[in-house]
Amino acid sequence: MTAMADQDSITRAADLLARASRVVAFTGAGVSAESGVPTFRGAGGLWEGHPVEQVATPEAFAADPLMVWRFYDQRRVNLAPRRPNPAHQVLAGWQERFASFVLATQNVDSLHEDAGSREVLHLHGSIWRVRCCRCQEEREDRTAPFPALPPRCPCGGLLRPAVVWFGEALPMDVLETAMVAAERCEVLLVVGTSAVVYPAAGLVEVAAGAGAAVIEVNPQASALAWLANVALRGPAGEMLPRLQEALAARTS
Ligand code: BV8
Ligand code: ZN
Repeated sequence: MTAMADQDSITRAADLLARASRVVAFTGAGVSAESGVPTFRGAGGLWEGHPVEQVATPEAFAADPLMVWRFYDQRRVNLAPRRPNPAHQVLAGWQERFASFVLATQNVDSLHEDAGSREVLHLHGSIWRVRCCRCQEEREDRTAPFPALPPRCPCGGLLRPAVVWFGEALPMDVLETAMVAAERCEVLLVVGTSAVVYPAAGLVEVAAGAGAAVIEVNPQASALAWLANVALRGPAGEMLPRLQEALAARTS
């Protein structure tokens, strides 16, 4: 992508946002990449030689809770020092700029909240929350690393990460809120996702189907790039600040 071409895309994206009052941002692992968090499919998507799609499942946890907890404990240790990057910061700033701004993420990290985003819709749960398999109590727990794996609840039950595994239903209230916002928005930003995981990726189809303009921010074309009106083909940590700059120039 030449510099001119992507300045033209930035201008077109800014025009769309300048006219919008209802905006949805839908993010994936790519928005955290510049914070040093490996993406799923970028890192070869393997854990101890197993594809992530086979580790992040209830079956894997039932068969080998220790192996699955080694995967999550390692990710929590890696995540603990990570800080939001400019992409998270621009998105956090936009919740004040638009009459309605809804942020739905597939990510289980807390970098959007750390950047100041509020009411983040976590479609796939949070790696910083644990749930007891026996008493179902769920709470925030930032211990990294855990002194012993697998961690146990005070009731003696086995704790699991409060994330949505493959084959598990998403939290219906969160998904419903995100789908209603996608249906109503004028612009949907799709940031840093390969858009292959459903039902989350369905947000893009719902928004486009309801007539929203779709702006994709991703160095690569996602599986739903064909639905994008504008594509900002670069890292979100660079593209979103440039988009914010172009937007601010229109309303100053
Ligand atoms: C469900 C939490 C039904 C865990 C995740 C067979 C059996 C069962 C289900 C299925 C099946 N076949 C298909 C399905 C459906 C399945 C699915 O979609 N599978 C895919 C793989 C085909 N979905 C499910 O299982 C869902 N549940 O269907 O349940 C049901 C219904 C009712 C009742 C019971 C059951 C649950 C899916 C949720 C899985 N959990 N995460 C954890 O994190 O450990 S998904 C996981 O993938 C992460 O959340 C991740 O976010 C998500 C998507 O990945 P991406 O975020 O897009 O990351 P990726 O690496 O792929 O891409 C990164 C992108 O960033 C790239 O495009 C790259 O170019 C870009 N990028 C890189 N650098 C940058 C950048 N962009 C911008 N800037 C940069 N600097
Ligand atoms: Zn318990």
